[in-house]
Amino acid sequence: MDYKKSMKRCIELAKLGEGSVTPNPLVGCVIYDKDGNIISEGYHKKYGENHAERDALLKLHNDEARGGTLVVNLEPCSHFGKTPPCVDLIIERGIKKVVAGMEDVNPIVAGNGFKKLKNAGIEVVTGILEDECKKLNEVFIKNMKERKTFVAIKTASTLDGKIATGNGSSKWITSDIAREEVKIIRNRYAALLTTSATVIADNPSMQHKCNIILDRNLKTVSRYKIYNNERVIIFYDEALPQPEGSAEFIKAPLKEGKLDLEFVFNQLYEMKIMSVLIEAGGHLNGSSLKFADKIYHFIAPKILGDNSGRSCFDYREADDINLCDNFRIDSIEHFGQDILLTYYPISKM
Ligand code: AOF
Ligand code: ZN
Repeated sequence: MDYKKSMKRCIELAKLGEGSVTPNPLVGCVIYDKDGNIISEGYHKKYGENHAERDALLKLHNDEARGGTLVVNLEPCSHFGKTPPCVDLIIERGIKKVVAGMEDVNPIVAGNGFKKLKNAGIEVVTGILEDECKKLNEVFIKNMKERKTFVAIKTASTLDGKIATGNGSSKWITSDIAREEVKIIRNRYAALLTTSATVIADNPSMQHKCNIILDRNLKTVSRYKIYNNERVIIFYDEALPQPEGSAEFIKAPLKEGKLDLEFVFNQLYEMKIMSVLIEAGGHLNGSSLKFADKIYHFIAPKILGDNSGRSCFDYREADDINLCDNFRIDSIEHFGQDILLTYYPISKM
């Protein structure tokens, strides 16, 4: 049996739950019978619904999986939560071997699932494609380990790192096909975050189930397209009076004359918004960098050359090359003529 191949399939299945399972992890599961034939697949589809293992096992008759192998990207759970423990069902159905990608970082599971399986005489193999499994659930891991919201930034620039000309004109640096990918990326996050400056300059629709606007002086108004979305949250200067309107308004303190980002991100975690994708201009990108866990950077094969043009990370006057912030490039993908670089701050690795 090719464990890596089945784990890849688990990851693929798990991704079908993107956008629907937060704050839970993405989990997929493949079941083999005692002769090594795949007899079932499943995944965690929606928060509060069956876990991947249960989804896959319940598609089978009582005895069908007896003597078989269950492959799953995360340690099976051992607790009573929204559903009963997966390990109990695995034991009950007579599975002989469990192959997992990683131990669960949820402290109420953390090793207990494996322990219970082993105590029941089930062979446990773990750590298969562990890095891929951890990447799949990087949001869940940060939430559980640090009790913080995962922060990602998406930007699109020219080859010379510009997102707009000096006078602010910026529409569509990248091609249609790159913009299709942006929709897929957005779906991975519980909310999108932008600024009043971007809303006013570009009037983007930024379709999403949760849109957050940093609007210190309450300059945006409901006629902007972004307000047509399901849920709109506005952070504004705590010194201003509470405004009226259908959006959720949240007061925030200022830091150096701007809304305090640390407060904002902490507040999002309190609100159970477990991940956020920032799509804004160079200033917010720059000041968010120290909170960022991941960056999606599209680059179009264009040079603007405008030395008053706006940089995609605009946050300081650095006159010493040693001041660079360092990143690790995780992947390079092509979208038509454009590329997408995905990178992580090195300090976070
Ligand atoms: C999932 N899906 O497929 C697996 C999970 O809130 P509950 O009761 O659904 O429990 C969520 C916890 O269960 C989660 O934090 C993780 O530790 C464990 N495993 N969760 O949502 C799954 N296998
Ligand atoms: Zn479970």
